[in-house]
Amino acid sequence: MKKIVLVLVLAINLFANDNYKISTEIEVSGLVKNSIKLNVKELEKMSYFKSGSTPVICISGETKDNVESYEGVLLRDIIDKATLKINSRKEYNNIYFKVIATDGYEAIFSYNEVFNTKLGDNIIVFYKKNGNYLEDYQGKIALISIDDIKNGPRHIKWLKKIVVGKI
Ligand SMILES: Nc1nc2c(c(=O)[nH]1)N[C@H]1C(S)=C(S)[C@@H](COP(=O)(O)O)O[C@H]1N2
Ligand SMILES: [Mo]
Repeated sequence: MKKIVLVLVLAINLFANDNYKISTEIEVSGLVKNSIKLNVKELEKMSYFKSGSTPVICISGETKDNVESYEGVLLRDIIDKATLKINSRKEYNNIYFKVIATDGYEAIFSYNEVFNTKLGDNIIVFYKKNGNYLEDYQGKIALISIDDIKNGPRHIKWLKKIVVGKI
């Protein structure tokens, strides 16, 4: 009997361990003049961006979701708030942003992608999806590059950090 209870408790624990931690704030650090931390309330005080509708497509080609809208702040505006620490114009070509989630999932964007292509117009750090604040299993803060052909991979749930680096 004791063994059965132990196995049950272990099984329940395994099931409950979703392999993520909710992200309640994001930190911008690295090559910036001001390292900043932003929670949902603070993001809501920044320039507001609402996307159009979009599918979320996995690298496999499978459509994982169909989203009506995301609401949040453009990645570009968040980086601007932290202000890049750049010594010469040439350096911009070498600047990248590493975005990191609480479960260790990560992706990179280049400076030019975010600030100097149309893609950047739709890279959003969001706290609302389909008009509702993100549930724990979705965030509370996440990021997506909506116009990626397969936009599942650079959809970062539980976004925790944005680190500015230079190659
Ligand atoms: N933090 C984190 N974000 C992640 C993943 C992950 O494992 N961890 N998986 C990605 C993959 S492979 C896909 S296809 C999409 C799926 O998004 P959805 O769960 O909103 O449908 O999330 C992406 N975001
Ligand atoms: Mo995926």
